[in-house]
Order: sequence, then C-alpha cells, then structure tokens
Amino acid sequence: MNVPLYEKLWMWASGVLIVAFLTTVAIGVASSALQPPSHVETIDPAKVWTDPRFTARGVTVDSAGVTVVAVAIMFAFNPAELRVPAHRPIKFRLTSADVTHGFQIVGTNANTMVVPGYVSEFTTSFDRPGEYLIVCNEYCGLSHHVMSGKLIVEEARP
Ligand SMILES: [Cu+2]
Repeated sequence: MNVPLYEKLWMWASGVLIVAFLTTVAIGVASSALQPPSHVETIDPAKVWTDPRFTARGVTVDSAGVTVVAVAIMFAFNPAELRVPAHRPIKFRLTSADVTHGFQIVGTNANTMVVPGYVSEFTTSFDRPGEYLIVCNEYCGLSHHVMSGKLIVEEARP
C-alpha cells in the first residue's frame, strides 16, 4: 500500500504518544501506588450523621487494621484532625454531607473525590512521621479555600 511519508510520520507519532501515555500510567501505578477509583458504595447524603457507618468518626485501630472515618462538609472535614500510626496500611472511608469535595493529603499519594451519595474508600500508608495538610481540591463553595484538616503521622511505639 502506498502511504505518503507525512501520513506515515503522523501514524508513528500517534503510536509513540500512546506508548508514552501508557508508560506514564504504568510508572505512576508502580512507583506511586496510584489506585483506581474505589468500590461503589452508596449512602443517603441527608442521613450521613446518623448512618452507623459514619457515626464513629475518627481513627479506629483494631485487629482488622487502622481505619479512618471522616465526613466532608462545607467547609470542613469532620474530624478536622486525624492521628495515625506510620508504616501501617490505613483504610480511609469518606463521604460528603452536602456537595462534592476533594480529600487530598498534601505530599502523599492520598487523593480522592468525596461525592455526596457515595462512600470513597482507599488504603495507603505513610512512611514519614509528621504533620500533613489535608485540603479540599474540588471547588465546593465560597469558603472552599479555608477547607482543610490535619493528619498527624506518629512513629509506632515499640
Ligand atoms: Cu472544597
């Protein structure tokens, strides 16, 4: 088949781009432990405060592991401060009581949307003890810029 040179160049260029994009995704998955969106678990946003899955908010440590349960509302995270151990897998369970929010722990790979009607869940661990800023990265209203929280990662006691 007689394909003009420019046509061939563009075909090769688009092929190279596809390979480059897939490589970027593969490197992200392998090096930063990026995860696909969580399971689909629904919740009535009007009943978040009385739903048994979200009444015990905060950090729970038991035989099953470490779990963080928190609710995002305009314009805060509840609870605003979380204290978790370092070097252990931590399961985050989040939902919104009003509009779509974001939940990003700055400087880590923890970053998810928090959509009303759904429970966002992901698991990650923190190797560096210290204080981390939690921000909402989805515009949620006039005071979106003040919506923040704090994650304190503590070195596990021996
Ligand atoms: Cu926000």
